[in-house]
Amino acid sequence: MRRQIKWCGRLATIQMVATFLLLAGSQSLGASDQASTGQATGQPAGKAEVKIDNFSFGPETLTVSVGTTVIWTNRDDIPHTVVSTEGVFKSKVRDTDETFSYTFSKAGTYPYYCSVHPKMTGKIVVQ
Ligand SMILES: [Cu+2]
Repeated sequence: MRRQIKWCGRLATIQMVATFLLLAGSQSLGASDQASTGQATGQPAGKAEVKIDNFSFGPETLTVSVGTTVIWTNRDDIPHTVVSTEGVFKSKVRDTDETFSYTFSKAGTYPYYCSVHPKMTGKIVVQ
């Protein structure tokens, strides 16, 4: 019992450190989009964009590395949502030019759709 609590605490600490690193990473990325930040811990956290236009997500399948923040922007003149099929993330209704973002901290495939128009689907592949 006690050991479990300790483990949970440690996980939370790791998560906090990871979040901090992510934040720090994305801030320095703003200053120089292309240059590598030269962090010893591997790839710097990046950003990637999905545009919502004409009732579709573009690109429909987006492949990113772990730690990437994906930003969806609604370029349509119709409201849309971005909802993970597996309940990982869920946006509110996004009007024209509104955005939704989610940071993928685990590798995997994340299918999603628009809950207003369920035929609109997309996929984020995190590796
Ligand atoms: Cu929609």
